[in-house]
Amino acid sequence: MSLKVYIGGKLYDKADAKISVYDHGLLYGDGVFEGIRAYSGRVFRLAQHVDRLYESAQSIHLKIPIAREEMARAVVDTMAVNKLTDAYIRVVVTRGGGSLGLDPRKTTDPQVIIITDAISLYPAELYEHGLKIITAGTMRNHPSALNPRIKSLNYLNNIMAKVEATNAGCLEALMLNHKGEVAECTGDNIFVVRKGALHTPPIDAGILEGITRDAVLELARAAGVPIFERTMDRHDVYTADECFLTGTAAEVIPVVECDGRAIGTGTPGPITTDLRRRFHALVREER
Ligand code: PXG
Repeated sequence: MSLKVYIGGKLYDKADAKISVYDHGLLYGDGVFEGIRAYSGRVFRLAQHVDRLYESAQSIHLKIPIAREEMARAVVDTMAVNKLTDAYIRVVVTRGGGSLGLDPRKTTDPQVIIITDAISLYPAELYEHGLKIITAGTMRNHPSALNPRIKSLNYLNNIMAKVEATNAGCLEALMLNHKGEVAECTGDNIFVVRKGALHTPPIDAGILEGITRDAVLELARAAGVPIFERTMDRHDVYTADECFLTGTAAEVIPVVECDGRAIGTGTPGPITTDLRRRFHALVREER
């Protein structure tokens, strides 16, 4: 059976799931999205993802044509139709089709798209041995230009940094903000461990407020690990005892090298490993 894709309240076979080439989502990257995971038939923190989607839309002056409750239901129903229990869910809302020209008022029909598919994690050995990352020369979008808190369809900023990572033989790149401070990676938030405490850049460093980031902060708090949301520079990463990334797709993944410097012992550290274990338990237990 072919996967079904939700578009505007209807389900289409994957091959027939299409929208107009006049859609401003395609023409200008004008729209918003979410990447969500389901574990054992339960969608992890669906309400938070739906809230972030509607906040992104509000910020770009886009009115999503359905209510939050209907969106949440559509996500769960689409997963059920596809008989998926462990899935990656992509929710996309485009500005809709219209005439050429930037003006969003020239569009009429925002498209709500829900794709539920199999998940693709980083290779398993990287969770064991850790990632090597580089710092990208491409800086993270200036919050006054396009705020990184908006999960917009315009991901070229991150893609440019991802290309740098790939060219350097890495799978992720660290992005700095316009002040040269540590912001986040192209699709993941970053944490370091120093002297038993957890440090991560604050939201006003110009980052996406990751839902995995929030969950890991909660887990660390519950485990009694001190937390510092504070401005960080690359020195903090190079000299950390441990480093890891968080994201819906990546979950919690250790980083063992940045710009050629081994971090800590150059192997995944104990606090990283413990938080990874706690995160796995959480996604399977939380209702
Ligand atoms: N920062 C950025 C820039 C992201 O795009 C995260 C942090 C982590 O946020 P969550 O809420 O997922 O913990 C993201 C989200 C992909 C992909 O295909 C990556 C994300 C989302 C969807 C797809 O690599 N990262």
